[in-house]
Amino acid sequence: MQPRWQRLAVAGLLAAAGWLAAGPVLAQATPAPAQRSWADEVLYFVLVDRFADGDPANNTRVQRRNPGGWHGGDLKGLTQQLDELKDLGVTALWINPLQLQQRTGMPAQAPAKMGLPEFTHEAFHGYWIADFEQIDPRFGTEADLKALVDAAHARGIKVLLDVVYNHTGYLSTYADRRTATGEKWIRSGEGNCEVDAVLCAVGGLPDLKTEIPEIRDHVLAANIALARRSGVDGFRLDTYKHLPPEFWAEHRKRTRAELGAGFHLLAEYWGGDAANLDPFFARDEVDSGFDFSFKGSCEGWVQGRGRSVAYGAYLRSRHQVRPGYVLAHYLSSHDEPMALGNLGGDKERFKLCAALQMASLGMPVIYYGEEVARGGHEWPLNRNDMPWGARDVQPGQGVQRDEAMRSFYKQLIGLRHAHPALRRGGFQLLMQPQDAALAFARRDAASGDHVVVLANRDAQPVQVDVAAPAGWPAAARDLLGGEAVATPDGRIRVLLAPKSVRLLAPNP
Ligand SMILES: [Ca+2]
Repeated sequence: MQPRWQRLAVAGLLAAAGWLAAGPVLAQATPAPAQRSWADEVLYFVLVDRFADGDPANNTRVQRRNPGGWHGGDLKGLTQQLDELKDLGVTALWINPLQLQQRTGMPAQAPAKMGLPEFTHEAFHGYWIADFEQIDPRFGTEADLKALVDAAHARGIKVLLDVVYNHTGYLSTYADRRTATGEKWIRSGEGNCEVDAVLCAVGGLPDLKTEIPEIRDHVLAANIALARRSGVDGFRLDTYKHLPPEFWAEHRKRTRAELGAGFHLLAEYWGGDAANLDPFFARDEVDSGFDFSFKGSCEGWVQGRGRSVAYGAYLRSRHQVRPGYVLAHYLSSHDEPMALGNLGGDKERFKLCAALQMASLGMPVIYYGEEVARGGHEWPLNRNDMPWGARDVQPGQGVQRDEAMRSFYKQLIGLRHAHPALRRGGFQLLMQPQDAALAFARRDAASGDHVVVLANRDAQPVQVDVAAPAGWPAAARDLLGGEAVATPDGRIRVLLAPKSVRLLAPNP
């Protein structure tokens, strides 16, 4: 048996060859999900209702023209599109909570500048749970979930299920429920989340008194049982900061005992970054956490805010994450405006951020449709339908998709899989403080894999002239464009086109 690093390096080379040859070898080189570290995953987040409708029979009260309505997507539809995601290079899926949702919607109004009429905001997103012990039939059945997980695993794709412990939907029978000793399940009053994040009602949602063992056990048992029956590989933990450390300690203990030592836990701690997630990693409550800093930092840098060296220092600071724990970094989410919209629709600048995401430490998260330049900027349109173009898939049939963007993503993801330096390598800033272009090196000590990343945010070409990192050879090639780049006399000199990125690797 080869040492692990050698196997990884060989897999990387095979994957690279597979990528250059158009793909099939990459699939063979991908290790089985259970053997793969979460640090090596590319995670794809799907709002199930907005992705693909595989079962029109469960489309209860579907209103596709309502931006806040149910649109009919379901687990069967997602299962039917797994090859699309595998082809993109996705290795893990994150799906929204699936439990039974509150029956009726809430009146809602988009920001005035969007000019949308008042609409009914339904629970299509899955975060308004009415019963933790049932799956919502609009998403499908437990058998559908099991089929999705099995089909994903057959393709080497892991599945993370989103779970909510902190609150119920606005409307549920929990509002009337009392414990054996007569105590109400739901906290009265709304509290102030700025003063006490645990004893408050997030977004006015009914706050479960999870400090009471009977109530805590109800939600824990429901989610753990669903995970055990379906075979999902981990949980994405909603509203992490609104539950106390004692809850998460118990949660870790029980998920490990009942779902296995490798069951992955990803915390949604609002505002999380390498520094403020560390206490949770230090206590080993979770394996990973969302890095909320990546999106805004990249959006700011590509739009000319701050010096490039400061952005480079920020990227380096992300490497302070505690060894063995993972930052999950994203460009867009269902809770924030989408990156392409924040960049005014500038796809070249967006591609810079996509490339830097795939060239950075952590677990990149792709918000569904981002890879085909899905439109929709702010809520509620940041949760609109997956674009399927001419393909016969609802609800996003006929919605335009950018196949060139998808090819770019596919290439970047292929390079990330092929290069351990991009996934787990160290970070060395190569630039000088006055340099306009970003220049850094990633090197994986175990495999020796080495990549230099150069990026120009400006609308003019920029000449890069930086000292090559130690061990860098005289000849390199651009992994994105394929051309040779001479790097003699210990310098890397490259003319970067406007708003462009290069990923250089030593020429073999
Ligand atoms: Ca359906």
